[in-house]
Amino acid sequence: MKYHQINSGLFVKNREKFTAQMKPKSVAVFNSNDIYPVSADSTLPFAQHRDIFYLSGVDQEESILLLFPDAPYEHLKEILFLRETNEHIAIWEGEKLTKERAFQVSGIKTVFWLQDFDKTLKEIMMYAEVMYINTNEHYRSAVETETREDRFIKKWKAQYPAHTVAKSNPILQRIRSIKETEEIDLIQQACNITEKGFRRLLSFVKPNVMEYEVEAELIHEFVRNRSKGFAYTPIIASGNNANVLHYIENNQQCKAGDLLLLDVAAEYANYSSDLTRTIPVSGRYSERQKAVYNAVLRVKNEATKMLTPGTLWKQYHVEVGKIMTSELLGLGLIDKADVQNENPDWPAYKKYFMHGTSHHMGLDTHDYGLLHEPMEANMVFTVEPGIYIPAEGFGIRIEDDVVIQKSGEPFNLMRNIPIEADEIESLMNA
Ligand SMILES: [Mn+2]
Repeated sequence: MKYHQINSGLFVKNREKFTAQMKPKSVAVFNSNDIYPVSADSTLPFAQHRDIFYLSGVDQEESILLLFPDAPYEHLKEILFLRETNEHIAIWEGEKLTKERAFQVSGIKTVFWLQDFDKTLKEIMMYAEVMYINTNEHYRSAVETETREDRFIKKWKAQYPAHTVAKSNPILQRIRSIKETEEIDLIQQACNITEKGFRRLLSFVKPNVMEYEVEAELIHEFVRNRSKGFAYTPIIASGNNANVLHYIENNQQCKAGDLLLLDVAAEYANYSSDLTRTIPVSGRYSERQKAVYNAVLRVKNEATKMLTPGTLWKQYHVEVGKIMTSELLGLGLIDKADVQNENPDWPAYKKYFMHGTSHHMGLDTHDYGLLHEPMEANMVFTVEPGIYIPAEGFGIRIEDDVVIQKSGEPFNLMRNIPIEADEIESLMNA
């Protein structure tokens, strides 16, 4: 791991929050992700499943976490199962968690090797009545792959058909959406690394630079600051590429006079950040570009103020839509007739702003959170309005990450990242 070790107290607290919501005599199991094959003996880099990481801090493949709070014996209440390591394995495969290290990382006292899993589970299932399975119920998930977790669930349910099944996901959605102070610090660190990358670009971007050269600058800055790299596939979109919302080719030349939309951010210790800035390739916005830019920025600032405890995500989007409508009227992009005749299911503003304004952010970039429940303090949201005008050859999005406070405006984790058009221009021309 490139990141500094996280205090195990965070994971102890996270497990307490999870087990507090489990039914009596129940057991929950969480699996690592697989290492995905490419072909021959090539593999993709390992990315840990966020749930087992959240509950244990274990950032290693083939790990299993088992929670059984009502166990008749203390040593069975929480157990980690890890790939066996020893000095010989360490020489071939590099450092893996020893039992002692696993305790330091997770705070879990009982650590077994993986080969003890089946017989330990068998003993536990004899005492338990309910099995919590961890299915992926994220509202944006679309998974074709059978994960290690999926395979385990199939096998577990087949082996123990007399047990009642319960869902881990709603518990995790709720507890993961409200961040501990330590987590907000980690997200802040990811944002700070993102800031370094963005500032580096302000002196790098010039007419004729390639989008992938911009990507290379960022990855260099991220990795040298202990990040594994991008928190999500970066969007580096000059000119009309910005109007392709998920443009990830990043292979075009940035032309003089064009805008460059950058939806790029670093991860740190598996925590995401999520930034968007739109900068002028030549170092100055045109008058029209600046007018649209400032309209997007006003929508962002007004939307941010609405992220307070009690706000409902759906209603919030309706309100943001009203603010955007008035800005688009001001820019002459839509007229009063468009608004009067609009389809309530697809209001007129959606022609220029067709995506959502905010999503939960945390261990996953589009993090867990039950969107039908009111917002609460210490939830982290993005705020990311945009205006996309293919006919004028540019698209603008501005995005920050903020923490909802008990009262007042949210705390902006990206408060130090240049956002005002004038500041961006002066830094690009320094
Ligand atoms: Mn986002």
